[in-house]
Amino acid sequence: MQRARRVVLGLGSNLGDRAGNLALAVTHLGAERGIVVLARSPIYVTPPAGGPPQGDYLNAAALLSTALPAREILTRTLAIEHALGRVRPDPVRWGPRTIDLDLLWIEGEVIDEPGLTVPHPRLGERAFALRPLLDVAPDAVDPRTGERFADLPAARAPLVRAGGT
Ligand code: A4P
Ligand code: MG
Repeated sequence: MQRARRVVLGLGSNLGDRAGNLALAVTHLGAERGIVVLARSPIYVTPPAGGPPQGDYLNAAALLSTALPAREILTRTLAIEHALGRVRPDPVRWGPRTIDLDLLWIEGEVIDEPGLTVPHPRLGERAFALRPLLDVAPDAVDPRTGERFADLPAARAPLVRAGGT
Protein backbone atom coordinates (compact mmCIF):
# COMPACT_ATOMS: atom_id res chain seq x y z
CA MET A 1 0.00 0.00 0.00
CA GLN A 2 1.44 3.34 -0.93
CA ARG A 3 1.39 6.41 1.29
CA ALA A 4 -1.41 8.92 1.19
CA ARG A 5 -0.74 11.79 -1.19
CA ARG A 6 -2.70 14.79 -2.42
CA VAL A 7 -5.17 14.30 -5.24
CA VAL A 8 -7.30 16.98 -6.90
CA LEU A 9 -10.60 16.18 -8.57
CA GLY A 10 -12.38 18.57 -10.91
CA LEU A 11 -16.15 18.77 -10.53
CA GLY A 12 -18.53 20.03 -13.19
CA SER A 13 -22.29 20.14 -13.66
CA ASN A 14 -24.62 21.86 -16.12
CA LEU A 15 -27.82 19.85 -15.76
CA GLY A 16 -30.45 19.79 -13.03
CA ASP A 17 -29.65 21.18 -9.59
CA ARG A 18 -26.07 22.06 -10.46
CA ALA A 19 -24.92 23.28 -7.04
CA GLY A 20 -26.76 20.40 -5.37
CA ASN A 21 -24.99 17.93 -7.68
CA LEU A 22 -21.56 19.33 -6.76
CA ALA A 23 -22.37 19.25 -3.04
CA LEU A 24 -23.67 15.70 -3.25
CA ALA A 25 -20.57 14.55 -5.11
CA VAL A 26 -18.37 15.92 -2.30
CA THR A 27 -20.58 14.20 0.29
CA HIS A 28 -20.20 10.89 -1.57
CA LEU A 29 -16.43 11.34 -1.82
CA GLY A 30 -16.17 11.99 1.91
CA ALA A 31 -18.14 8.82 2.62
CA GLU A 32 -15.65 6.65 0.71
CA ARG A 33 -13.34 4.45 2.78
CA GLY A 34 -9.74 5.46 2.24
CA ILE A 35 -10.56 8.97 1.02
CA VAL A 36 -10.39 12.13 3.13
CA VAL A 37 -11.70 15.37 1.65
CA LEU A 38 -9.30 18.08 2.81
CA ALA A 39 -10.77 21.10 1.03
CA ARG A 40 -13.10 22.28 -1.69
CA SER A 41 -12.73 25.31 -3.90
CA PRO A 42 -15.26 28.07 -4.48
CA ILE A 43 -17.77 27.34 -7.22
CA TYR A 44 -17.39 29.12 -10.57
CA VAL A 45 -19.94 29.77 -13.33
CA THR A 46 -18.26 28.96 -16.65
CA PRO A 47 -19.40 29.05 -20.29
CA PRO A 48 -19.28 25.60 -21.95
CA ALA A 49 -16.00 24.76 -23.69
CA GLY A 50 -16.60 22.63 -26.79
CA GLY A 51 -19.55 20.37 -27.44
CA PRO A 52 -23.03 21.37 -28.64
CA PRO A 53 -24.83 24.53 -27.47
CA GLN A 54 -25.61 23.96 -23.79
CA GLY A 55 -26.06 25.80 -20.52
CA ASP A 56 -23.29 27.22 -18.35
CA TYR A 57 -21.41 24.91 -16.02
CA LEU A 58 -20.72 25.18 -12.37
CA ASN A 59 -17.12 24.06 -11.81
CA ALA A 60 -15.17 23.42 -8.64
CA ALA A 61 -12.38 21.23 -7.29
CA ALA A 62 -11.92 18.98 -4.28
CA LEU A 63 -8.61 18.26 -2.59
CA LEU A 64 -8.34 14.70 -1.32
CA SER A 65 -5.84 12.78 0.72
CA THR A 66 -5.76 9.12 -0.21
CA ALA A 67 -3.40 6.18 -0.62
CA LEU A 68 -5.72 4.51 -3.15
CA PRO A 69 -4.19 3.74 -6.56
CA ALA A 70 -5.28 6.07 -9.36
CA ARG A 71 -7.35 3.35 -11.05
CA GLU A 72 -9.27 2.76 -7.86
CA ILE A 73 -9.96 6.48 -7.46
CA LEU A 74 -11.29 6.55 -11.04
CA THR A 75 -13.51 3.51 -10.38
CA ARG A 76 -14.97 5.23 -7.34
CA THR A 77 -15.56 8.54 -9.10
CA LEU A 78 -17.30 6.77 -11.99
CA ALA A 79 -19.57 5.04 -9.45
CA ILE A 80 -20.38 8.38 -7.81
CA GLU A 81 -21.16 9.91 -11.23
CA HIS A 82 -23.51 6.99 -11.85
CA ALA A 83 -25.17 7.39 -8.44
CA LEU A 84 -25.79 11.04 -9.25
CA GLY A 85 -27.59 10.19 -12.47
CA ARG A 86 -24.85 10.53 -15.08
CA VAL A 87 -25.90 8.61 -18.17
CA ARG A 88 -23.17 6.68 -20.00
CA PRO A 89 -22.13 6.39 -22.67
CA ASP A 90 -22.63 10.12 -23.14
CA PRO A 91 -25.23 10.75 -25.83
CA VAL A 92 -23.02 13.54 -27.22
CA ARG A 93 -19.30 14.12 -26.64
CA TRP A 94 -18.82 17.04 -24.24
CA GLY A 95 -22.61 17.36 -24.00
CA PRO A 96 -24.49 18.52 -20.91
CA ARG A 97 -24.12 16.37 -17.79
CA THR A 98 -25.43 16.22 -14.23
CA ILE A 99 -21.96 15.58 -12.88
CA ASP A 100 -18.44 15.15 -14.25
CA LEU A 101 -15.62 14.14 -11.94
CA ASP A 102 -12.16 14.40 -13.49
CA LEU A 103 -8.95 13.23 -11.93
CA LEU A 104 -6.99 16.44 -12.53
CA TRP A 105 -3.78 15.88 -10.61
CA ILE A 106 -2.07 13.38 -8.34
CA GLU A 107 0.95 14.73 -6.55
CA GLY A 108 4.12 13.40 -8.17
CA GLU A 109 2.38 10.90 -10.47
CA VAL A 110 2.26 10.68 -14.25
CA ILE A 111 -0.15 8.13 -15.77
CA ASP A 112 -0.56 7.42 -19.48
CA GLU A 113 -2.72 4.35 -19.87
CA PRO A 114 -5.74 3.52 -22.00
CA GLY A 115 -8.64 5.24 -20.24
CA LEU A 116 -6.55 7.12 -17.70
CA THR A 117 -4.28 10.11 -18.24
CA VAL A 118 -3.00 12.10 -15.25
CA PRO A 119 -2.49 15.02 -15.07
CA HIS A 120 -5.74 15.50 -17.01
CA PRO A 121 -4.71 16.23 -20.64
CA ARG A 122 -6.63 19.52 -20.91
CA LEU A 123 -5.93 20.83 -17.40
CA GLY A 124 -3.28 23.36 -18.44
CA GLU A 125 -5.51 25.09 -21.00
CA ARG A 126 -8.75 25.28 -19.05
CA ALA A 127 -9.25 28.00 -16.51
CA PHE A 128 -12.40 26.25 -15.26
CA ALA A 129 -10.21 23.32 -14.15
CA LEU A 130 -6.94 25.10 -13.39
CA ARG A 131 -8.25 27.91 -11.19
CA PRO A 132 -10.21 25.66 -8.78
CA LEU A 133 -7.20 23.32 -8.63
CA LEU A 134 -5.00 26.24 -7.60
CA ASP A 135 -7.56 27.30 -4.98
CA VAL A 136 -7.03 24.01 -3.16
CA ALA A 137 -3.41 23.26 -4.14
CA PRO A 138 -1.68 26.58 -4.93
CA ASP A 139 1.76 24.95 -5.00
CA ALA A 140 0.78 22.15 -7.42
CA VAL A 141 3.50 21.22 -9.91
CA ASP A 142 3.11 19.41 -13.23
CA PRO A 143 5.06 16.17 -12.59
CA ARG A 144 5.82 15.88 -16.32
CA THR A 145 7.65 19.18 -16.54
CA GLY A 146 8.29 20.39 -13.00
CA GLU A 147 6.41 23.58 -13.95
CA ARG A 148 4.13 25.21 -11.41
CA PHE A 149 0.53 25.25 -12.65
CA ALA A 150 0.23 28.74 -11.16
CA ASP A 151 2.68 29.99 -13.82
CA LEU A 152 0.47 28.97 -16.78
CA PRO A 153 -1.44 31.73 -18.62
CA ALA A 154 -4.82 30.03 -18.00
CA ALA A 155 -4.23 30.44 -14.27
CA ARG A 156 -4.75 34.18 -14.74
CA ALA A 157 -7.88 34.00 -16.92
CA PRO A 158 -10.88 35.72 -15.35
CA LEU A 159 -13.49 33.44 -13.85
CA VAL A 160 -16.86 34.33 -12.31
CA ARG A 161 -17.65 32.99 -8.87
CA ALA A 162 -21.16 31.67 -8.27
CA GLY A 163 -23.16 33.86 -5.90
CA GLY A 164 -23.13 32.93 -2.24
CA THR A 165 -20.24 30.47 -2.33
N1 A4P B 1 -10.20 9.40 -18.44
C1 A4P B 1 -8.91 9.46 -18.83
N2 A4P B 1 -8.19 10.24 -18.02
C2 A4P B 1 -9.07 10.69 -17.07
C3 A4P B 1 -8.90 11.53 -15.93
N3 A4P B 1 -7.71 12.08 -15.63
N4 A4P B 1 -10.00 11.79 -15.18
C4 A4P B 1 -11.20 8.63 -19.14
C5 A4P B 1 -11.21 11.24 -15.49
N5 A4P B 1 -11.42 10.42 -16.57
C6 A4P B 1 -10.34 10.15 -17.33
O1 A4P B 1 -14.52 10.73 -19.61
C7 A4P B 1 -14.23 9.79 -20.60
C8 A4P B 1 -13.20 8.82 -20.09
O2 A4P B 1 -12.02 9.51 -19.87
C9 A4P B 1 -13.50 8.17 -18.75
O3 A4P B 1 -14.29 7.04 -18.84
C10 A4P B 1 -12.10 7.80 -18.27
O4 A4P B 1 -11.80 6.45 -18.55
P1 A4P B 1 -15.99 11.15 -19.39
O5 A4P B 1 -16.11 11.80 -18.07
O6 A4P B 1 -16.86 10.01 -19.73
O7 A4P B 1 -16.24 12.15 -20.58
P2 A4P B 1 -15.92 13.65 -20.64
O8 A4P B 1 -15.67 14.22 -19.31
O9 A4P B 1 -16.97 14.27 -21.50
O10 A4P B 1 -14.65 13.55 -21.50
P3 A4P B 1 -13.38 14.32 -21.34
O11 A4P B 1 -12.65 14.10 -22.63
O12 A4P B 1 -12.69 14.04 -20.05
O13 A4P B 1 -13.94 15.74 -21.34
P4 A4P B 1 -13.45 16.88 -20.47
O14 A4P B 1 -12.15 17.29 -20.97
O15 A4P B 1 -13.65 16.57 -19.05
O16 A4P B 1 -14.49 17.94 -20.94
N6 A4P B 1 -16.98 23.31 -20.17
C11 A4P B 1 -17.05 23.86 -18.96
N7 A4P B 1 -17.24 25.19 -18.83
N8 A4P B 1 -16.93 23.12 -17.82
C12 A4P B 1 -16.71 21.76 -17.88
O17 A4P B 1 -16.62 21.12 -16.83
N9 A4P B 1 -16.36 19.84 -19.30
C13 A4P B 1 -16.23 19.28 -20.50
C14 A4P B 1 -15.82 17.88 -20.58
C15 A4P B 1 -16.42 20.05 -21.72
N10 A4P B 1 -16.67 21.45 -21.51
C16 A4P B 1 -16.76 21.98 -20.29
C17 A4P B 1 -16.61 21.15 -19.15
MG1 MG C 1 -14.91 13.50 -17.33
